[in-house]
Amino acid sequence: MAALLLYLIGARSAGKTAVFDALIQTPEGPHFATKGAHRLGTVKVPDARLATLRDIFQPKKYIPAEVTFVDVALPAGGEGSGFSQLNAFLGEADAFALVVQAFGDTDGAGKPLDPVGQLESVLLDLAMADLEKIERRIEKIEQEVKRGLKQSLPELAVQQKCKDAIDAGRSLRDLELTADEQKLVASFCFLSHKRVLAVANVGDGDPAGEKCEALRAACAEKGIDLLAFCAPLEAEIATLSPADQAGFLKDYGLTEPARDRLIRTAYHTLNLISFFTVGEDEVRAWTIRRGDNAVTAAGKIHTDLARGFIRAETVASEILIEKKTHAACREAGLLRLEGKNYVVQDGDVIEIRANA
Ligand SMILES: Nc1nc2c(ncn2[C@@H]2O[C@H](COP(=O)(O)OP(=O)(O)OP(=O)(O)O)[C@@H](O)[C@H]2O)c(=O)[nH]1
Ligand SMILES: [Mg+2]
Repeated sequence: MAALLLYLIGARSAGKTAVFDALIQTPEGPHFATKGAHRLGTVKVPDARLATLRDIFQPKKYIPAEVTFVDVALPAGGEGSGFSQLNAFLGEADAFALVVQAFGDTDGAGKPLDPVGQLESVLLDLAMADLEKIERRIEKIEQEVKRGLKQSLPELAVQQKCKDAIDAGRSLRDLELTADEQKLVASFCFLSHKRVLAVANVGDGDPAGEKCEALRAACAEKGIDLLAFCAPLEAEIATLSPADQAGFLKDYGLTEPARDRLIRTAYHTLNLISFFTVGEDEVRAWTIRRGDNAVTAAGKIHTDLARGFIRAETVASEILIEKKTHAACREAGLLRLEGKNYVVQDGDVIEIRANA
């Protein structure tokens, strides 16, 4: 299954690359690939429940979920972020992590530091990149209509609705579109429609980000999840052995590495949960949306399992971890047989019964 794609965007010199380094650094060194000037790093989603299930089942294969971070290289020169030039590339993102500079006194352009202003200007750049696309498209459809071609009229209405929202200073993220409306504009991969979380890159004098009050308030008002960490400090901590990391984090009043916090925040922002499959062959995590039912979950594993779905044998991982085997869970009456409409819960261990 493709990893969750989280693109790091932000103003110039906000610390995107420093944050990326903190996320992909390991005691064995950094792991990343490149795509043009951009850098891509894939990490495993930490999950203590899955690790315990591995210890119990001792499978041949252990497959945690994955997240790919992308360190976006902004086009050189020009005003603003240059997102229009990166439209196709950014369009592939599942979500954006918007890095905001919260260290030092001046920003990358030499102006007094203004984290809230920086956040807002990057969000505006996303919307402006969309607006360019929308206006071009509206013009094209209007020309078609003049020539008597009316097949794009339903799409025109949706494009206009999006344009009106942006013109009114609203985010496409907050625009209610029906499933049909969404389908009509899906191929445009609007950047300001994607979920966003914010990362305050704070100085090492404030590693927990206690001085980010204004940014915190602005994010809360916009419904954007925010986390704060000091990227260079976290990159240094990530080079240490796990045992040393714990002590170091504690010294700075932190409980978890930045990578783990960011991944958890991304799951929250995107409304994602994990369910697990276990056995001798593999212990594996699968990512679905909160609210997805058992058939959708089955379809993640294989389309055949969704098509021939009969039932999902389900037990919460906490219970399986306590009882150790499915047989013990069954004996205690804790292994449930769930039907198609069962809403899968975070941490469920599921075995799909399906017709071949
Ligand atoms: N003091 C301090 N400096 C930082 C921090 N994070 C980044 N920097 C410095 O700020 C500068 C810009 O950081 P980058 O990570 O390159 O920023 P960027 O957003 O990737 O920049 P571009 O890709 O050029 O747009 C570098 O000189 C970093 O060393 C931080 O938390 N504290
Ligand atoms: Mg960079």
